[in-house]
Amino acid sequence: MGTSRDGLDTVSGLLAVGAALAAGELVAAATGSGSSPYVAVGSTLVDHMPSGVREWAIETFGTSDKHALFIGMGVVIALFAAFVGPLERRRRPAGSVVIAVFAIAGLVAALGRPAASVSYAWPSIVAGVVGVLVLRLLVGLADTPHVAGGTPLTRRFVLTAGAVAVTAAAAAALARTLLADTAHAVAERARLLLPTPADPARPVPAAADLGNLSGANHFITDNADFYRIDTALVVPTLSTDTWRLRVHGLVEHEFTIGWDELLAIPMTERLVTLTCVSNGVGGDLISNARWLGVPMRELLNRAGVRPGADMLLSTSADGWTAGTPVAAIADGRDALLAVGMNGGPLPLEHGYPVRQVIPGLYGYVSATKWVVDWELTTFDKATAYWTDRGWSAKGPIKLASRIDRPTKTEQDAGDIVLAGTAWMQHTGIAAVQVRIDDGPWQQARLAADYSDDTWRLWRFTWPATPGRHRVECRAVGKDGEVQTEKEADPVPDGATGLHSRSYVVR
Ligand SMILES: Nc1nc2c(c(=O)[nH]1)N[C@H]1C(S)=C(S)[C@@H](COP(=O)(O)O)O[C@H]1N2
Ligand SMILES: [Mo]
Repeated sequence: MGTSRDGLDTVSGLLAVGAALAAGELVAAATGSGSSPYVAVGSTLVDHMPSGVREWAIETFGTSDKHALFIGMGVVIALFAAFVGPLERRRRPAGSVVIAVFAIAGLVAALGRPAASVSYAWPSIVAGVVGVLVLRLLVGLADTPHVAGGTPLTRRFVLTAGAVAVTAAAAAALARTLLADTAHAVAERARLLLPTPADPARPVPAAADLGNLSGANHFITDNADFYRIDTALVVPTLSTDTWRLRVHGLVEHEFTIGWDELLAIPMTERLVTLTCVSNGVGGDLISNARWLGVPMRELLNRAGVRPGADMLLSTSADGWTAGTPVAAIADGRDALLAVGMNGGPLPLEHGYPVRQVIPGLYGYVSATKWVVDWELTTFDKATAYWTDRGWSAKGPIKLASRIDRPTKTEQDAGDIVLAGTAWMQHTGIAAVQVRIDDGPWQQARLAADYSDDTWRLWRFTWPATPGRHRVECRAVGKDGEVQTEKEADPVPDGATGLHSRSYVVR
């Protein structure tokens, strides 16, 4: 009796840990392969491996040294897993605690990865919860006394254990395919060489930034800091081998273009500031990057847009859509079908391998990532993803400004350097003004004007006196528009109102 019970408990432990690992991998397919507890612990071991051990591993296993590490980890985990079931039955909840400790180790390793974000915690948390639940369920089933007339104990156990095993195997297989696609796209992107621009961006003068003023926004946003907004639960992993853009609808000549043909077109490089319509007053859903791509208007010319077609309906590989006014693409602005961002290929989460960037329009009507389809149509006939959900069909950028520093509420009396940014892409910023405690509007000092398609940084030296103070800023566009203080929500076509910060000066 004791031995057969131990056997059941051993199986319970192995299944619980297997289900936990599978769940962790599946969640990691969404949060990034580096966030998997298994991969994160493995990578941490690799990073901290004494060089002697590393050399021994490379000598012994050659290029399969990583596989050897993962197999070794698997063996160690399986040995522990074999004990958690019997442990859980004898000293409840000691088995669950062992699983939780493993999950916490995964969590610590994942959060310690160089690319980690808060979402890196999820795979380990889900793995831990699944592991403990499955362990308790199976050990509990093995413990339930035989109920007369009920399902015989062993049959119920076998059915449940079988269901757990099948589900875990399916989850692991799904995670594997998803993660394999990511690995392929990551490797392909790393090898990719983009052409040098035929029409390069103007160099950025140092004066477009605010020097090393601490806490001030930078003129160009690093890829890692660039805001990200999309509906993709799992980042699409396209390949340049299979990427195609189909151009059809109200055109003279339908065509489909592939990667090599796209790269053969002379490339334009521009700095363009991208903003999300959901950005609230003072929000950070705005970033600026150097984009490399093909002018969208060239592809429209090639297709021959028929009279009457006023909308370009673009669709991403995952079925998201944007409706862009054809006029905004044809009017000469630098609307790009972009393949590069800040000197390299697009990052996967920013649309690899091809996305749109159009100055002067919010992202939801212009910036389709992972774009694969263009249909020329009309605003009368077609709607897009967010317009079907209550947002406006047209989304021109609104004049806005933001105070970025100082962020600390408590300040010492004396000169305080305020700094921030202002934007109205494709119109440009003529002035930024600052107001203290409802006093008069005063001119801020502007950083160098790079272009009308990019944001403009500003600073203002405020001789602060003790007390509570409220600081506001507003921008003036090159068209003479003065930023309104009237407050509007982001829905349906972008927020308005003035950004303010309050300080306690001592
Ligand atoms: N495929 C796809 N493209 C998309 C979106 C999306 O949900 N799916 N979101 C859009 C929105 S609302 C914005 S603001 C920008 C953000 O681009 P980024 O994530 O590169 O900053 O992408 C746009 N392109
Ligand atoms: Mo957006």
